[in-house]
Amino acid sequence: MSTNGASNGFQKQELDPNQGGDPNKKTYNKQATGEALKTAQSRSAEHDLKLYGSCFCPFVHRVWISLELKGLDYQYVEVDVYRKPKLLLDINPRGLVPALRHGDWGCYESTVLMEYLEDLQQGRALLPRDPKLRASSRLWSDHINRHIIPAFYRYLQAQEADDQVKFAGELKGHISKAVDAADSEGPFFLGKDMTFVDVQLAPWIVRLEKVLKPYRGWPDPEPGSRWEKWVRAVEGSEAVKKTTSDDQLYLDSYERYAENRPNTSQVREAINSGGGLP
Ligand SMILES: N[C@@H](CCC(=O)N[C@@H](CS)C(=O)NCC(=O)O)C(=O)O
Repeated sequence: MSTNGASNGFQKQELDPNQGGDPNKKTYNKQATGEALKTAQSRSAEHDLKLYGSCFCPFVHRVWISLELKGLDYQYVEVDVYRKPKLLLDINPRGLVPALRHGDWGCYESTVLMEYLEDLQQGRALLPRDPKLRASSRLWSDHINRHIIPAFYRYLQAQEADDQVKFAGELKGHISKAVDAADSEGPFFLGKDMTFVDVQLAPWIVRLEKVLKPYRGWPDPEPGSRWEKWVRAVEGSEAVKKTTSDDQLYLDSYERYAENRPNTSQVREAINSGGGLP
């Protein structure tokens, strides 16, 4: 009998490498669900500007939210990022999503892609006009990439209870610094509108609730706090809602991280080896 999930003799179920040959292990979704699926379907027509993405990926989610917030026309193309289709490798030899194709040009890296969309000067600007506020937005985006996101994965991948306590504390500390730097009234980072820094963090705000809460008991924001105001505003954004799948997709797609399973991803390897993001 095949070890690769051919159990009923009719249908051969191909397992993903992260499942370690065990069909009972959850793996990543290969198609969005819920509101995100509706958006993906409505953005499936051929277009010059293409976002190659994977539905569970928070780095893709950033670029997707940016496109929606800006109100640009684009095509969303779902790719199975761990099987590295040629159309992805042609743009990004590292085989990571998100990747963007615009005409015959392509590029990758979520923050770079958000800057590229900004530089097109079409639709709503997400970076403020004032050079000092622009610099500050980039500084806090760097904080998110360099500190908050690695801490999120360190905590999620930690298997020992004392490591989990330690990494939860680190993550809270890094989030607190961003909250202290935010406009005091909010609800967003720079005030009443959702801008660049909010979009950079939004996918992980969604995943604190949908992944860290069920897998690690991440607490709800303290009622009445500035952090609660920020979280609720991000979660309530139409662009975030339209690009977010149903809860089950995140539960399934992140089980491999929560179990720190081998062959999960380049993110897992980078975090386990003590480095930054890939
Ligand atoms: N620094 C990259 C990180 C992108 C990234 O790690 N994407 C993951 C999916 S969430 C990926 O493509 N993984 C493929 C792999 O591990 O081989 C960015 O900001 O775009």
